[in-house]
Amino acid sequence: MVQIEELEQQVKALAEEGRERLEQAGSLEECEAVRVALLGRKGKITELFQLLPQLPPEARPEAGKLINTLKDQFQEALEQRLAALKAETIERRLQEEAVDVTLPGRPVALGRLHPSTQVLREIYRIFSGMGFQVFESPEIETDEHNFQLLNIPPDHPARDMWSTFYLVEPGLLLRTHTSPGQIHVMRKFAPEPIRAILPGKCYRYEQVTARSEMMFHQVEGLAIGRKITMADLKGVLTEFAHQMFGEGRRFRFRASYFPFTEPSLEMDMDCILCGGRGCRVCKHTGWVEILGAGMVHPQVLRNGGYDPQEFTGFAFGMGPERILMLKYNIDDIRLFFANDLRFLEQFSGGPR
Ligand code: FA5
Repeated sequence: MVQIEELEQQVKALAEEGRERLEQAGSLEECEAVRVALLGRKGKITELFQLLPQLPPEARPEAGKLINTLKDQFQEALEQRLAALKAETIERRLQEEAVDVTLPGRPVALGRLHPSTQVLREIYRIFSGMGFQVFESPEIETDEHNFQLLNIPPDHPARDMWSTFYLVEPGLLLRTHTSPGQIHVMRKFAPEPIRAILPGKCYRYEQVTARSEMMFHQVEGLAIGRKITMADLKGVLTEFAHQMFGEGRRFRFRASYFPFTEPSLEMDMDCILCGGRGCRVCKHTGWVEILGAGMVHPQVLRNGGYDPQEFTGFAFGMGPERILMLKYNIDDIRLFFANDLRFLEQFSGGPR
């Protein structure tokens, strides 16, 4: 038999224990642990109810009341503690995550023009000063424009120099050079005189090396008129090179071959690295090639709609990335399209 006095003692002790443990509970999880210890299936308050049958029958209603009051009071205390803890958490987060509106803002990083775009714009500036207009022509070309109308029939060995990517649709390809643009411009303006440059991307299916990419830019130049000679070509290119590289450099013209120009030439500049004494970059010649050029072949003039008895013209094609490499002593062309900001950000001088 358990006596009511004994039960009262236990109720008192548990009331004290519950209060103390709730006060010490510092988190929602700790409160839950206290709840389980007292009110869980095997909790201390729950177990008190099991004592009831051991009390004298007349004491049981009184005892039941005592335990129920204990339970209610504990539950109320628990709820209060939980509410206090939640309020504390919100208060702490508000303080910790407060935004200091007086702090200075973070600077927004501004993008810049890609070095290829910068040099292209420099090229446009120089040639527009000499009366050349800028035209665009398609990157996807027909075999006819890229090759045949430029005197490169299907079995011509020069095709080996310009292997490219072909589209699924027969007869279409990614242009290997900007020269097909010559035909487009001539057909648009014939029989008027022309002074135009044609910039854009070109593609070649070839081994990617430090000097050669699969995708690169070219700028084509074309001038057609009644008395245009090789002297005009040399004059225009020399003026361009002086403006692009500075007056101090030396240039030379060397005979070359392109199926669409006759005669053809290549222009070299003294090697910027060794000053012309000879080094690995210039293959110990002291010179580096900067572009290909020549007098427009009579057949190409005819293909463009001009009478070669009446008209002559010159054309040239240069690679802006190669020009940048020479100007800034960059030893690997792949850097231009690898998208490494450490490289690209060095060209900060240009417009944003
Ligand atoms: C041509 O593409 C001729 N169409 C140029 C031309 C135009 C000649 C008009 C006569 C009249 P070539 O294959 O040499 O020629 O290329 C010209 C320039 O493009 C090169 O001097 C070089 O600067 C650039 N270039 C060519 N291949 C690559 C490549 N794989 N990667 C980067 N630049 C290249």
